[in-house]
Amino acid sequence: MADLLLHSYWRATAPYRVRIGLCLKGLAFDYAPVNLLKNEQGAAPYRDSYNRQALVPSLTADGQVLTQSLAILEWLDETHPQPPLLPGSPRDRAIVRAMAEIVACDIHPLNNLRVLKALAELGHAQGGEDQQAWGRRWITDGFTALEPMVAEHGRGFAFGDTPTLADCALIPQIWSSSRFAVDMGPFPALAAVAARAADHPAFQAAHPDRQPDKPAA
Ligand SMILES: N[C@@H](CCC(=O)N[C@@H](CS)C(=O)NCC(=O)O)C(=O)O
Repeated sequence: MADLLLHSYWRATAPYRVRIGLCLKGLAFDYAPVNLLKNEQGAAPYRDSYNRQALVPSLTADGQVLTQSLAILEWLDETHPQPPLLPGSPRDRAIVRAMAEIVACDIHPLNNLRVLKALAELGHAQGGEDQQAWGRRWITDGFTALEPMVAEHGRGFAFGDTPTLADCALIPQIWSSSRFAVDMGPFPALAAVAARAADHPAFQAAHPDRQPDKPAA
């Protein structure tokens, strides 16, 4: 089995996706915290050695550094096929990837820390009502598209009755939505998936509250 090292931050959703994948595969990994609040992602040695974009996560597997959470998850699935994170048919894989990409490409980048910092530079205070409304807007847009997809294809999880790449992306995004006071009322299918995942040991182990760098209350 590969020697795995995950660079992560406890409440960052992109590494949370990878933690879910690792836990679903039953893979042990070492955890290297990168404190985003101290900008450790933007400083040496992390940026130079692990992620030239100055973002978490990175996964080092037998000395090879991988970045981009969805690419890492697909690599995991190819190198450790059981249990699969993608369904069997090309059509179904395209649907699952589309669900994951709604989160990873069209929701999360707009709410990422560096974007919120850039908004603050333009006068919209970090954590203020403008930023809250901004986050809510894009999360709500994405969830509005995801809700009918999950209602159609989900049977407990986002696609079918076992966790897929879509759940690896969706569950962290639902978790972080509370920071933007997103109303989950219009999204019963998404909320049902979150409730189902909350009972699953892999999702429990990957949860931010269980990470070693979560500050003591
Ligand atoms: N597309 C990237 C996104 C990575 C990303 O944006 N990570 C966030 C945490 S969730 C980060 O490191 N933010 C630090 C910053 O914005 O300075 C991936 O999926 O890995």
